[in-house]
Amino acid sequence: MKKILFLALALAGTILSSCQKDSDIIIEDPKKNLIKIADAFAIGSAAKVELWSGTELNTGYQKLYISLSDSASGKALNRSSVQILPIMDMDLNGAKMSHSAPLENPESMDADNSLFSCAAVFTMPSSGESGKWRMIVMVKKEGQTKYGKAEMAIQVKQSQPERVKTITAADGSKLTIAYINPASPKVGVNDFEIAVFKKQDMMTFPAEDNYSITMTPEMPSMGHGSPNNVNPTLTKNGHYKGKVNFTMTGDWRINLVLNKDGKSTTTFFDLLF
Ligand SMILES: [Cu+2]
Repeated sequence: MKKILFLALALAGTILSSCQKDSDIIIEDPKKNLIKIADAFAIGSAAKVELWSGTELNTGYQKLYISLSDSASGKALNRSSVQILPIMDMDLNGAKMSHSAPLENPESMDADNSLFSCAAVFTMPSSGESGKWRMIVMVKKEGQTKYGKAEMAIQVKQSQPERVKTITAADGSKLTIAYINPASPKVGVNDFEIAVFKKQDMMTFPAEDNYSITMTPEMPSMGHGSPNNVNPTLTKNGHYKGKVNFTMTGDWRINLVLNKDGKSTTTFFDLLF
């Protein structure tokens, strides 16, 4: 009898420990490949806010991730309404002004693997006292009626080559055009993606869905282009996707013509690989 009990316990022990091992393997830290940019408490909603990203912050389209925890218990908050607002405070020889930038809020109240994903298009780099970025994150936990506000200072570096263009369109509107893909260009056909936003005022940059875009890659140093490109077309929220074909490594310029209401606006992005 004792022997059977012992065997049963040993068996149960084996099952328990093997289960634990399995869960160790399955659960992967969702922040494993991310960098913590900043954190702050959301005043008024008793939440700690952490801002994460795949890279240090650079000018251009920057994917961001927010993780929330209860500031009392430390427990992760996986269901909350989250909104971001990047703000740059500028001081140009005593003349002070602030502006925001194009942004994409989390699409759902539910965190994906404990992270709320969002994005900002940083239109200029941080520069000492004359240009300082901060990120405001508004949090409303499930059951709360008001948003709490977290604010954190962030540093934004100049992307090299430039990954964002602010241009005046043919109809007079100010556009922000962000290069998204290919992030790591290779010889051959690459997925191509840009996002287009319109400046409504200093704080509001809605997605621009009404352009038809022509894309022509060229190698300026050699005077040739490439075949088999596919013009980017609207997917959603101002994002346009197509295909770009690089026939060799080197310096490429991607020429873009944005067409709307019979008027054309041109811009380009350079890359070297
Ligand atoms: Cu600025």
